Amino acid sequence: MNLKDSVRLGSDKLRMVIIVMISIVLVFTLQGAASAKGKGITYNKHGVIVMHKELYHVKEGQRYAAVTVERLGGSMGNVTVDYCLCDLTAKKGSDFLGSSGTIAFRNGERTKRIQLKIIDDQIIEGMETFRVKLMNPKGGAVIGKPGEAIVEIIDNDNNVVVA
Ligand SMILES: [Ca+2]
Ligand SMILES: [Ca+2]
Repeated sequence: MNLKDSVRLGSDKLRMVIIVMISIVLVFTLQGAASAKGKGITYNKHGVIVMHKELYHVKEGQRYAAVTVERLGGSMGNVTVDYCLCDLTAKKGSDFLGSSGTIAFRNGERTKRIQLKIIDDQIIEGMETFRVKLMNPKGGAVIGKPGEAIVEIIDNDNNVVVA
C-alpha cells in the first residue's frame, strides 16, 4: 500500500462515518414523522396535542379523575393548550368541579396529567358523563385527534337499599 492509497482509504473511512451519521439523523427524523403519521396527524415540530384516551372512568368516591394529555410529533419549545369541561349527564357544581384550565408543556415535555375534581354525592344516579375538550393551542402546537375525551363517573350509591 503506497501513501496515496492510505490517504484515499482514510478519506473513504471519513466518508463512511459521515454517511452513517447522516443516516442516523435521518432515521430518527423519519421515526418521529412516522409515529405522528401512524396516529393520523401531520408532523409538527412544536407538537400535536391529543388526549391519551377517548374514554376515562372514575369512581364517584375517588376525589379526582386523572386525564392524560400527550404531545406527539415534535416537542420543540414551550407550548400551552387550554381545556374546558362540558356538562353531559354529569353537571358542573354537583357532580364535578371546574370549568376550564391551561396545560403547559415545557421544551421536550411529552405528557401531562390533569386532575379533575369529582364530587361524591349521596344520590343514586347511575353512570354520569362529562366532556373534556382541548382548545386554543399556543406556541406553534396544534390539536390532533382525539382532541376531546369523555369522563364517566361510576356511581357508588347503587348498592344502597331503599326501604
Ligand atoms: Ca354524582
Ligand atoms: Ca352518587
